[in-house]
Amino acid sequence: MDLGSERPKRSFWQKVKDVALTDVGAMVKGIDEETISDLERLLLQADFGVDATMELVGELERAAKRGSVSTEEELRELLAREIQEILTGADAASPELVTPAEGPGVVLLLGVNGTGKTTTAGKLAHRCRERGESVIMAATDTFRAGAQDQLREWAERAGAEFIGGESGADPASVAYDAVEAAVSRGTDRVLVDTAGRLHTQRDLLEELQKIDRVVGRLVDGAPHERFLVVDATSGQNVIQQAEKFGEAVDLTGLVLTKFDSTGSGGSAVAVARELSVPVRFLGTGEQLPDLEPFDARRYTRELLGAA
Ligand SMILES: Nc1nc2c(ncn2[C@@H]2O[C@H](COP(=O)(O)OP(=O)(O)OP(=O)(O)O)[C@@H](O)[C@H]2O)c(=O)[nH]1
Ligand SMILES: [Mg+2]
Repeated sequence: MDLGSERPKRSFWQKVKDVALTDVGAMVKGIDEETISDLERLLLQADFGVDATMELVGELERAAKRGSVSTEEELRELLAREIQEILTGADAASPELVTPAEGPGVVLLLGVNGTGKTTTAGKLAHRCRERGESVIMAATDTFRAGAQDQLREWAERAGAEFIGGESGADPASVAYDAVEAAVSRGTDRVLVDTAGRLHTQRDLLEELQKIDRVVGRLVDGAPHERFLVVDATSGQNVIQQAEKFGEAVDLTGLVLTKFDSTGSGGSAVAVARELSVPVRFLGTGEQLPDLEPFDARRYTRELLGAA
């Protein structure tokens, strides 16, 4: 995984070291107040968010008091362990996409406008096609002009089928049609792209709940994945957005997009901590192959730099 450039991994760890290890032996004596507030500031600037920052700094402080952190390596190991714990939460080994024993696997992509839902749908379709699965892509955004064509183009690029709706049509009915078609044709996967904006945000969330319900009536357990697509460059806003969507539907994972253009890597940690939902994929560009299954160990290694 390349977190975009060399900036995030090198500068982040470099800065942590500068703060925590400048005063030779600072760790041995225990971290002083100033060091703690500097570390806090650093983690917040790197988009870790308040809760994750407090948790990490608290752990460091306790470890320093116990005398279990006195070298650079020990500091790195402790941070890596704590960050990984936040990122993976309870289920460290989720499959790439949950696949039901019977019927199509249905994936719902949701999130505010412009985060990369449609692009991610295209990339996911590509991954599924590469594995030999048949895919239907459903364009439930009947509100924004151009949304239908945009998904149709991704479907063509990925070699997937496309099902859309007339302008102003009921989004849930488009999702219904797509899943119904998949059931009757024996299609392996349905990727449901949704709108990022409707008349109001309340409409949007209610619409998503409706899509969710309608799809569940056709196939047991569907949607099997509900991915919140968040833009990794949008910093602290990410958490607020995520909370609203998380209250509306039962999220199964996060897709963090635009990792290629973020200067800091902490947002993954912030959102995972806030929602207790694992990061499942990283978007690393604008092309079909630019999607990677999330690997917490590798992510942490890159963030903190190789030894
Ligand atoms: N660099 C980069 N750009 C991305 C990535 N994912 C999406 N984008 C870009 O982000 C912009 C918005 O992407 P869309 O897929 O249209 O976003 P959306 O969430 O479907 O937007 P709405 O349908 O308006 O809600 C496009 O210019 C994409 O090319 C990514 O991982 N990296
Ligand atoms: Mg879209």
